[in-house]
Amino acid sequence: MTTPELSQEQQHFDQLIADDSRVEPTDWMPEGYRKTLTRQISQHAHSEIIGMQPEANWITRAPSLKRKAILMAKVQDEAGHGLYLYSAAETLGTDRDTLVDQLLEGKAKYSSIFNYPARTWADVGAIGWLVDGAAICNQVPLCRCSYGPYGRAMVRVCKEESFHQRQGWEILYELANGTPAQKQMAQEAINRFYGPALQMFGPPDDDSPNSQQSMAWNIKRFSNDELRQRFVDMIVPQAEALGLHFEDPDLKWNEERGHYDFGALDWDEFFGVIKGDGPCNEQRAQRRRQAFEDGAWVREAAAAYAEKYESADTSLIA
Ligand code: FAQ
Repeated sequence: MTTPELSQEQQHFDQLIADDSRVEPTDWMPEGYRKTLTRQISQHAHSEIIGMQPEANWITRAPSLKRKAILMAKVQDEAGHGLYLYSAAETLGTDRDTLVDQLLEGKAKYSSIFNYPARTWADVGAIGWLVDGAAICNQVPLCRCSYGPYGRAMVRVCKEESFHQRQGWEILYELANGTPAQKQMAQEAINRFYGPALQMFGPPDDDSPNSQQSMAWNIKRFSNDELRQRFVDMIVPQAEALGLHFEDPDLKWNEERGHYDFGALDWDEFFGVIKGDGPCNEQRAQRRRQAFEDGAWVREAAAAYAEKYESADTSLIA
């Protein structure tokens, strides 16, 4: 049997990947590559948008004006990340309206973590430290993603996420060094967020149908389990510096591996959450649909303005 000849376009694409170079929107790309990226980037965009909700819920209750201003800026950054990511996804040929519709109709996935509630002010700290921390761990390698617009968007996103992570850590640091009740509140928050934050990296490698191909295409640079391990190794000493701990009896340093061992995560819970059965899935979807409807007048005004501007004699406007 002879191997079918590869088209010139396919050879060019394969060479870009082999050279660890970048694929740009105008380059030919296999349909599977386009589909995988559209899926991952749009899910990522939806996560940023839905991810505004747990913390936005605390803006009116932040304990000081300074905390309120910082939290507002952080939540606004997440909206910005969603917008860069929708733009990056659009360069692959699916327009933003279609992607947003998929989210509003409940057909698109977004990160499991945002289906958990933020119950206390300490949860806002835990989200910043652990959720943004996990996001950074996952996204720093994505800065080297083979698809140019996604990789470049990630550079700015990661810079902003590292500010978010520090503000979360600092909230917890204050609480952990406050009254015994405040310290307990911080401990309870990280008890709630530890498992779900580790699950943000996706299912274990054996149950991750997309990883192998995404790594072959230099979209993902490390597997889900590799990044999860890197995250655990990073947060254990940080928790010690806070004077807090993770309630995982199997969490211990393994001298031989040079990594922390940690206990099994509840994957039934994870798959339940991504199927729609998490504590807040319904609430998150409902809130997003409401916000979209509330924003209709802004979209209409922007469209009317654009139409007026296009038909106007622009030399008079300048
Ligand atoms: N939640 O084969 P894999 C943030 C799905 S942004 C829900 O391993 P893949 C910022 C997966 O889509 C957080 N679904 O998939 C922030 C696939 O489903 P499909 C978001 C998940 O793509 C902070 C199926 O399971 N970050 O936090 C999850 O190779 C604070 C099989 O999985 C990104 O999106 C999950 N956790 O690897 C905002 C980063 N994990 O489509 C506000 C970019 C997996 O086949 C506040 N994405 N699934 O039906 C990625 O790196 C990858 O897409 C993974 C999943 C690693 C998430």
